[in-house]
Amino acid sequence: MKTAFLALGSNIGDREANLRDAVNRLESDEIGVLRRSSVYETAPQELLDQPWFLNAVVQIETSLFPMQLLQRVREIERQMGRQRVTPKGPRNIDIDVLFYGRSVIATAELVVPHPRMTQRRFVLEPLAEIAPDFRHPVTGKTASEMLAGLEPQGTRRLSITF
Ligand code: PH2
Ligand code: MG
Ligand code: MG
Repeated sequence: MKTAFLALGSNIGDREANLRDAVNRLESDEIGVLRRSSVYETAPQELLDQPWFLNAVVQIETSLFPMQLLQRVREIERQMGRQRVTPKGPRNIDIDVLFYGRSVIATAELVVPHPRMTQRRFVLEPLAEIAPDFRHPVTGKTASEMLAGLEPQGTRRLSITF
């Protein structure tokens, strides 16, 4: 069994229900959800002209290998009707693999640790909530340390669980 962290995001439809639906679909014989962060409401980053997101991070344990895990999260996105219209644009559900144990993977299909997470409060805030001392396998920085260096980006923690 490996521990992995996944980032969830939604900015179309019933965002909270979408996060809950995704985490319920993750739970399976091969994936156990160990911890869930709070839900965060976050201003869109990178592609700015789109609705605000709800974001969260979950820690899982899994018997799947990295590519199998990627296929599983893609399948869940597809089952939930995700349309890939605009890159970085609006989506009812996005599930990204942040870390897979302490593995460093760089293939055409999958890059882990997730390359943009170190700049994104919408990932680091929920990550630091559930795993403040988890170290990035390349930089050696903990989630809290990565967060400390970042400017405000329009994020607030909601008092809802999912
Ligand atoms: N995802 C993106 C681009 N921008 N902004 C926020 N706040 N949350 C996201 O999940 C997000 C984003 C592409 O994956
Ligand atoms: Mg994403
Ligand atoms: Mg994605």
